[in-house]
Amino acid sequence: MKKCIEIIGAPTAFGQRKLGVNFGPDALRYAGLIERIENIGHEVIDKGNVESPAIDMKKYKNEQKGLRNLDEVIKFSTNLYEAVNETKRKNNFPLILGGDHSLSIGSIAGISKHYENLGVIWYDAHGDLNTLDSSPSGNIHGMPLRALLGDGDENLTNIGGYKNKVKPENVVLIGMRDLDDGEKEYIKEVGIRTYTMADIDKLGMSKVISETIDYLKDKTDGIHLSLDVDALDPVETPGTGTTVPGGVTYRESHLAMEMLHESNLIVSADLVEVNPLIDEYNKTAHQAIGLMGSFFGEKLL
Ligand code: Z70
Ligand code: MN
Ligand code: MN
Ligand code: MN
Repeated sequence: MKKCIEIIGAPTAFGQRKLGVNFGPDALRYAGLIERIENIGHEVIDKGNVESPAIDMKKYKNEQKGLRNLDEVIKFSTNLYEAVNETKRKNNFPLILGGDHSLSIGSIAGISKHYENLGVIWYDAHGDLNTLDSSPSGNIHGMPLRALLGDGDENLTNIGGYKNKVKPENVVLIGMRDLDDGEKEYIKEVGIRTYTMADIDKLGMSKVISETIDYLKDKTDGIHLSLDVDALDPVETPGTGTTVPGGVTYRESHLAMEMLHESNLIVSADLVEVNPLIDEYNKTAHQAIGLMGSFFGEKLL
């Protein structure tokens, strides 16, 4: 089925400390993302990049107490929320290009408004379920999913003018291998469906995705994919700020994307943490584009 996909560039680096992830959207465009999706037969509208507060390098590089770059993250999230909300109002498919993962606070705020029970698949090495208290870093890219679930700084939990964008029973974590202690406790406390790397090894990606779809399909009215490229093994996607060895392979990820496409349940996606400044010739953007091919229904034969 032909879709109208709106590309929304989210050039933020405020959720962590490595400059360059703000160039992720353009790295993906330069590597040919739009042509790749158009060639499948979809219509693509590139909305360009969302406006971002300026980066004050002195402040950015220095140690900061509390939530790093909070004001900038709030402003950016609000701008992104508005852009994504507009795309959903037109009934188009938002594909948000990051940018660090803090952007999901704004993107999912713009999406969940349009659903009673949005499902979220968080494909990542990390849970991004910290609050300031449990965070080892103060980096907001380690907190977006928790903010969407309703916990954390009120400015972040209330982007878009409402709270609790996602319910814990509508979330599935895939690729987990670097969870902080507080995140592990939280996952058990509220019972979030989680597939660690050990689970993926044991079950195989095919079973992981078919279980995920079965788990979400009846209780949700749309599913958002939040794809952090650090879910993949650093051999495949080296250009990202917090690599963790032992990740998902490129081929397993293709399978996951193909199965999600076939499910016909996905209504929006984030593609985040592509950092071309710490990459090998933009490899990570190219790998991510390959995955987007499968995600939007490219056929091998
Ligand atoms: C760690 C923290 C993180 C993404 C790294 C890392 C979080 N748990 N998130 N890369 N996308 O600082 O909270
Ligand atoms: Mn992440
Ligand atoms: Mn909702
Ligand atoms: Mn991550």
